Amino acid sequence: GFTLPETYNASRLLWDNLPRRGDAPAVIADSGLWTYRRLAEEAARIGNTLLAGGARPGERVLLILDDEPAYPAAIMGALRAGLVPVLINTLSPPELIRFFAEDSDAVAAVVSVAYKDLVSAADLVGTACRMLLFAEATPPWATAPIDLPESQTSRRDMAFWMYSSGSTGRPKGVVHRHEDVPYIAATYARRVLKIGPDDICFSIPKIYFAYGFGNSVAFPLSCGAAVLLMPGRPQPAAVFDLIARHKPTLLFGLPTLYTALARDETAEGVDLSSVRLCISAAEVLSADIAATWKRRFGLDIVEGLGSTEMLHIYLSNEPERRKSGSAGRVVPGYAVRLLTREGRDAAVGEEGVMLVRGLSGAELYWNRPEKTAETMRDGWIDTGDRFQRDEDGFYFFRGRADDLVKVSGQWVYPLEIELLLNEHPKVLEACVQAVEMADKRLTVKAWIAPARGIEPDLALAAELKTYAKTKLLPHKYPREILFVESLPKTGTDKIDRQALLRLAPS
Ligand code: 3SK
Repeated sequence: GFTLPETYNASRLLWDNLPRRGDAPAVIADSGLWTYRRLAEEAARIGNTLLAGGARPGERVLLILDDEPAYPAAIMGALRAGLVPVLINTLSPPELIRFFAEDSDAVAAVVSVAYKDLVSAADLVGTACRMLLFAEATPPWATAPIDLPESQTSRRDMAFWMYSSGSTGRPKGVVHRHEDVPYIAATYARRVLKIGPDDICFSIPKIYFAYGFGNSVAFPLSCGAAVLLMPGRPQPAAVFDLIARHKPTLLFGLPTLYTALARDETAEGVDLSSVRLCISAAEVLSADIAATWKRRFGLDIVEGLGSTEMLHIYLSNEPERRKSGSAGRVVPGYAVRLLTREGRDAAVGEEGVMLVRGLSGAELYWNRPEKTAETMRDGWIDTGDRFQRDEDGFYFFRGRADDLVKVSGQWVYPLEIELLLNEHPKVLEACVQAVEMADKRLTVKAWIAPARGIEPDLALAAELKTYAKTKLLPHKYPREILFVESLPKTGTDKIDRQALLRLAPS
């Protein structure tokens, strides 16, 4: 069972390591290694500096940080001080940074040196955010005290936020509580991944993404493990080099990243033997990429699915029990329902919209009562995703609830075509979406990045259309194909579907 005292602060995940593991490695980076003791000292310094600068418990602090040792320190220091860190996507344009400052009423920001210009372009003058702490070589907290008493928060107090941006509308502040952090570690990290003190976690997805926050902060700290941090964009050669030098045991990625790594020319002869488990989430992993990865590196990829609202993964395959193309089974500690259009629970094999519940689920979007009521009902979170469950309890993603489109009078799920095209040997990556034509009818369009050395010509387009018609049904094929060099990615490395819709046909 999962139990916590009523008075609980999530910074204990770090401080609880000190009596036995003070000298053990906590953070590994090219800039150096921090032990648990050093991490706690830096965290205390940041918390003390924020308090000394006038921040009061419950107030928000923007974290605009790259994946560097100061990041877990800033999260833990702010939590321990009773402040509420807000983890910001560092690829946000200046206007969005200003929006985050205004929406959260943040009183301070801790910022990587690399984002100084971004913050000055955001022009925070006139917002409540008057304290800017830059994580420089000698940071402004360098001489602050290394003791910071734990704020007497309740386990259910607001602890930290992340912003969730749907495809439309402004981003919503997802509010998480202190108890949510140990919960994701007690469930997915311990029960599925079985992380222990000898593990070194390496997450290519960044800490500002809920997936990265669990992988790089909550999981290693709560299991006494170490985290390997890599700032900057994950170029394949740099990722392989870091793995070879620091020997992580767990590699967390997304399908787009596994695709880029598996097909990169520098992958020839790289040594991933330190890695005991590869994990993928956020999007469906094609069987083709999983097979290429296995062929190249001899490693299986364990697929799961989570959300910012649930904080981490609630459906997962297990290292010993996997089904290709499936998001896996329900992680112990979570419950899932599939609701049919008629509002009843779907039977095995029947499709339904997925609702999920579990203690780490957020209960509100900040200042957005309507969105909250739409998504969070009676303890359940409506994912808006359609799934099917098989007789063994494995869940298969079937698209968004509103994804079904009628093309030439027949129903089509673009995702089904996308998954198929991804399997084609001449395709590096595919994205399929419904688009509106001038006469308002819908058509299905595919954006294709061809595999290396493949000519993007009319013959290839015709071959791919025939392939879809014959493998699926005659009416399920992309009416238009647009070849691109590579598919654009969002700040969380998912395919940027909106950006593709804005591309003019070539
Ligand atoms: O998208 C996902 O699958 C995911 C997984 C873990 C945490 C957060 C997210 C969004």
